[in-house]
Amino acid sequence: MSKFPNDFLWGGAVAANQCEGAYLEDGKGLTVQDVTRKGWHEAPTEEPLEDNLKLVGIDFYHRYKEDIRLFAEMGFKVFRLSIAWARIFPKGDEQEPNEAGLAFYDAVFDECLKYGIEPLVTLSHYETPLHLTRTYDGWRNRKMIDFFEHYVRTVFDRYKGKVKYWLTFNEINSITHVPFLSGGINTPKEELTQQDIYQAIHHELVASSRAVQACHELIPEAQIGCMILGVPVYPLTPKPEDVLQSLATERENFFFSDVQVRGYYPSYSKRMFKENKIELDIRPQDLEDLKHTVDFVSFSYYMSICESADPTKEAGEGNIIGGIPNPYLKASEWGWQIDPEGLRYYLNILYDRYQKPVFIVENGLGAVDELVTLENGEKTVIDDYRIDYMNDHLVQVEEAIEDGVPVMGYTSWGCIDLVSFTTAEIKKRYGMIYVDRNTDGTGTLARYKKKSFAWYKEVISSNGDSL
Ligand code: BGP
Repeated sequence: MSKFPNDFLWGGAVAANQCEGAYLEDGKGLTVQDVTRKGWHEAPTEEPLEDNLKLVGIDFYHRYKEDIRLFAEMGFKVFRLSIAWARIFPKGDEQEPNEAGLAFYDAVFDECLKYGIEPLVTLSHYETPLHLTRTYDGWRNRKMIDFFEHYVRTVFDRYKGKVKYWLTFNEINSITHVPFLSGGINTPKEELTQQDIYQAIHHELVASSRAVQACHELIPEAQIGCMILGVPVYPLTPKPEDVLQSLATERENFFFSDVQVRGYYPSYSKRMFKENKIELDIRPQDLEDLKHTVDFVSFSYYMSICESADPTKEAGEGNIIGGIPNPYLKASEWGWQIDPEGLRYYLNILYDRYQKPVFIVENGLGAVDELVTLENGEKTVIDDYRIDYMNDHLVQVEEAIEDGVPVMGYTSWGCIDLVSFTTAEIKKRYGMIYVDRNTDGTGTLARYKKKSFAWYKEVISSNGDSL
């Protein structure tokens, strides 16, 4: 018997910059993604270059009807997507919104609702308008708080009858690793001090709390959550020094959710700031704003990491936020260590810490897929590896529910193939729907159902019984 609650929100997730394409259509302004061609390791280009795959993405902008129909066929209850801020405010600092941009998301949300799919909307998913980056240095500038508030109030007001679930910043804790993409910060990473980064973080945290406040005011029936890059941190050995090192790394991530869920800076931040010579400019009103806390906690989950106090231990190459590889775990082709039990552990930790509902808004396996033609002429991908990965993780979600954790839902990352965030290629695929587009830019953009499509459909229709 399935342990998933009847109202469990099964679905999938995407982000505007990775799927929409149409990068200049209907008045959209440029974003930081339009000038990052080869993933987060390469410096941004001055102008968008033709071989930047995100400029076309998977053409969701023109094909959303077909894609949402396929999601409905799988039985999705929820679809997570982001609004590209630069479609609504092309430069980011205008007063008047771009009506064509607003109309596009109206049409997308209507299409979802037609099938009974609830939109779950990320307000900012690594898509800062480029003008704000170049002119204000992104979130380093306090003015960003007001620009963001104006943008979110505009979309809350417009979509209040359509969208009940919102997220503020995608993986807000990633700013320390990718300040350009995550914080819209133009200054090169090497030139930034901890002071600069944490001041930018403070601005984002205040902006997030203002969004929560605005959401509660304008759409009282809606729920709004924070979103962190979720990573369980294990000590590499039981040595007390390793345990303390893990605690320190864990806090670097929980710092963000601690503020967004509790409404104030955690006690450990005092020492962290002092030792890193960080003196934040915090205004009295900021402390009042921070008190507007989120309704639920959401996170992405791809891996766990180990920590050690021994500096000679090498950090893993592929893992998104470094960390030392765990000798007991296998990794994906990109070195992300696969740890289904870690998901159960993490769900428990989050609920113990916050006593708020939790939502897994990203999880999945990035893999190289091969499109094959079956005897009946149908094209598909036999992705048993993906089915195994998702099955193993969902079994652990069920365990966590049994442990007493209120899990709101699960949206598998990149439910339809899209441009990868870290590599900016279309080789690392996550979808249950294959998109015929390749890293060299070729392909018809046609959609094909992978084997996992039918598998996930069964999981959803049986409410997890088939796992
Ligand atoms: C998360 C991001 C997503 C997404 C995912 C997978 O960090 O929120 O945008 O892309 O990672 O990453 P990648 O595409 O690099 O495999």
